[in-house]
Amino acid sequence: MSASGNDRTGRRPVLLLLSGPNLGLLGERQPEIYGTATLADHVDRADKAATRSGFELKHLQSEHEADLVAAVHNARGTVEAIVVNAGALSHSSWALHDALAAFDGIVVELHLSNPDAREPWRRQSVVAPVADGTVAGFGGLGYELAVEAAARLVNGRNSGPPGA
Ligand code: CA2
Repeated sequence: MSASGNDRTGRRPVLLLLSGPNLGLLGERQPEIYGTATLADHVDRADKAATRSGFELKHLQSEHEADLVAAVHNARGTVEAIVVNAGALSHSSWALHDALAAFDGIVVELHLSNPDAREPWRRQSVVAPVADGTVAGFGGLGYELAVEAAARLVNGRNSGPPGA
C-alpha cells in the first residue's frame, strides 16, 4: 500500500514507533545528552510527521523486552514500517533482533544521541543489522527524520525499485 492515498477500506498505512526502557524518563535527567523534551513531545513530533506523510502513527513504550518483541510480532501483516528507539536494548537484545528480522516491512533504527560517539559498549547495535537504516545524533529532529525516511521507503517499495 502506498501512503499517497488510503486503501479501498479507507485505512491509512500504519507506522509503529517503539520506545524501549527508560525513555519515559526523558526530560527529567541527563538533558546534556538527551535534551529537555519528554517522550510525549517526541511522539507528538513523530505523529505530526507521520500525518504529513499520510501515515497513521501508533506508539508503544515499554520497560520490558518481551512487550517490544510481542509488538513486533503483532505488527506483522498490519504495520508497514517500524521506527524503533530500543534504548539500551539496542545494544543487547538478540530477541528484538530476531523479531525485527521476521518483520517484512521497513525498519528504521532511531537514537536521540550518537551512540558511536559515546561509551564503547554503545557502539554495537543488534538492531542495526536488521534495520533498513539508522537515524542517530539529531535529538528530537531524529523523530521527524526517521518517520519521513520510513514513509519514503514504504512508498518507494510500493512504487518501484529502490535507489531513487
Ligand atoms: O540516544 C538514544 O536514543 C539511546 O537509545 C538512549 C538510551 C541509551 O541507552 C542508548 O544507548 C541510546 C537511553 C534511554 C533513556 O535513558 C535515560 C535515562 C535517564 C534519564 C533520561 C533518559
